[in-house]
Amino acid sequence: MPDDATTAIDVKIAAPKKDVDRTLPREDLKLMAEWHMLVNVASARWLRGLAILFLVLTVGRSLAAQQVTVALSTNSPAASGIQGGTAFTQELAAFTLSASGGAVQINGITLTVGGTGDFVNDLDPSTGLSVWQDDGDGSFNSALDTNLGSTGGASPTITVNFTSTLTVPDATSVDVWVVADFLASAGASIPDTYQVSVAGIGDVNVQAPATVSLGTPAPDSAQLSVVIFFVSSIDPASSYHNTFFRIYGSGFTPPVSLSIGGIDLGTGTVNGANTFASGWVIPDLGPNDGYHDVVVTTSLLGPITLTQQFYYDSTKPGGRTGNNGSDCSTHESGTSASFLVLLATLAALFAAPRIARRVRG
Ligand SMILES: [Ca+2]
Repeated sequence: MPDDATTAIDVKIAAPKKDVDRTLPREDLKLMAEWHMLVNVASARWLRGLAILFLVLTVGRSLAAQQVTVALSTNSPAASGIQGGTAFTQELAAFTLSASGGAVQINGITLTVGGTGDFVNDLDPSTGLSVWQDDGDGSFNSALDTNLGSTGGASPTITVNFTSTLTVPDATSVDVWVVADFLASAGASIPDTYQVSVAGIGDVNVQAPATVSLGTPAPDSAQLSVVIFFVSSIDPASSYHNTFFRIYGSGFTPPVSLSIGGIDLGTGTVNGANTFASGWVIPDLGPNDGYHDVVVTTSLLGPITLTQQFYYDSTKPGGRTGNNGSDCSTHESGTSASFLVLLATLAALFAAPRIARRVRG
């Protein structure tokens, strides 16, 4: 059958159901056209009936086959940590929508939220959660990708209605990004976690007659951890080597390691609230007194150079000059170190005359 003739009949069939038929596979349209022509030309009643039956079956099969499959995209972010304390925008997930049996139109998506974070109060009230169509480069960029819709935070589900219909052409896939606008209040010393998923087939608002299925990997994002990190004080701020050292603040996700003046002091101990870390000893920082950088490395954020610097002071008790001044440190560990040095010195002084007598005797 010539293409022109087929096209003409396609249009005729499509007329009553314009929206649906335009999306059907070309092969199905052609088949329908042929059955339709047979209906028109068949002289025998039984042949006409048979043609009508096959026409109906073909239409039914095509309509039933339209489907969109939702899966986690290979571009979806891995689990990660981010420093809160100021408002920020972060992509939470990328989902791949794949159409089969014809193009599929999608009007919106409902996301089920997860994690310990507060999706109601930690997100911007108007643009808390947005869905964007990726431009095909596999990374989120608000200047290149297309915003499909936004809404404020909510829980336990957030529905984003698209401002214009997203069409996924037959036998193709598109990625959509789920992007969160976090407020400065998001996060905590023990990190808050945020996660989104498409929990069921009813959560994709697809135009009939297409259906939805959940693919593999399941459309569940990894967790984003938001931590409020700061160091309120270092203790002591100034001292000599062999003094115990600790830090106070927030967000010390273990393991926490530390360096002073570029010398690695190893891993310390963190309290349950992640607000206090200790167990380090000031190293010998050389002959020159002065300020040295303190770098704290947490499991979530990596190395951070503190605004507070440590002042190495060799004139303090037990310092390089051996000065036994009257500094009664409030740091028990520093005092202990000095006390041990004093005991050792006294013991040596006490033992020296006796050893000398024995040698002479
Ligand atoms: Ca992109």
